[in-house]
Amino acid sequence: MTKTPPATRILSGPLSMFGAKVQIAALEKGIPFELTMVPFIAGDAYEPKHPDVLRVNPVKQQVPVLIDADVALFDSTQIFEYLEDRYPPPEWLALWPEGIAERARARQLEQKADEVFFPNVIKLFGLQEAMQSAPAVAACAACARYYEEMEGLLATREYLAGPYTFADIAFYMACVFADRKGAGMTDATPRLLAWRTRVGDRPAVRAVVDPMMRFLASQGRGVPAFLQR
Ligand SMILES: N[C@@H](CCC(=O)N[C@@H](CS)C(=O)NCC(=O)O)C(=O)O
Repeated sequence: MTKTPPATRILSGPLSMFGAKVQIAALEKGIPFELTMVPFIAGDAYEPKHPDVLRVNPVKQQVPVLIDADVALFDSTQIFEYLEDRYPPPEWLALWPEGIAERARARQLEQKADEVFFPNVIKLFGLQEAMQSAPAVAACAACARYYEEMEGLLATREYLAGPYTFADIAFYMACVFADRKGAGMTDATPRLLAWRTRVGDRPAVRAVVDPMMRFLASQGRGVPAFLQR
C-alpha cells in the first residue's frame, strides 16, 4: 500500500530557531507535515542551499520555508499567520487569542521576540570570545531588561498574551538561543522561569527542542543547563 505524503512540507534546519518555531506550531496544531532538514555546516551556515529554499526564498535564502499545495512561503511569522488561517479553531488548536485587541497584542509580542529581543542575541553570536566587551555587556543588559518586561506581563497571566500563543513559541525559542549565547534568564525573573518550564514541558516543544539539543551535543557544543535532561 502506498502512503500518501502529507500535503504540507516544512523546510527547517537542525539549529534553526526560526524553523523550530514553525515546527512547534505545526505540532501544536496537529498538522500532518513532512519535515526536510536542510544541510548545515560548521560555522553556523546552512549550505549548500536546498533547491526549494532557493526557489521559494531566492533573495534571503533562509529557512523556514513552508510548501502547501500551491502556497509557498518563507518567514516564520508569515507562516504562523498562514497556519492559523489554514487550520483554524475550533477544529485545530487556536494559537492566536480571541478578540481583536488580544490578537494584536499577541502578534506584537511575537514580532518583538524576533525583532526586538533576538537581535541582541544575534549580536552575541559574534562576541562569544569577547563577552566582557562593551557591546556584549550591552546586549546582555538589553536581554535582561526584556526579561523584566516579560516578567511584568506574567504577573497577571500564565502566558505572554493570556492563553498559550505563537508569541510564547517565538519567545521560548529566542530564550533557548539567548541562554546558549550567554544571556540566559536568572532568578531575577521567577515568573518568567516558571513560564519557561511551562512552555518547555509541552510535548510539541520538547519534540523539537530535544533533538536540537541532541544535535548540539553531538557537535560538541554547549547545551543550556535548563535543557540538559
Ligand atoms: N525572519 C526570518 C529569519 C529566518 C532566518 O534567519 N533563518 C536562518 C536560520 S534560523 C537561516 O536560514 N540562515 C541561513 C542564511 O541566512 O544563510 C524568519 O522568521 O523566518
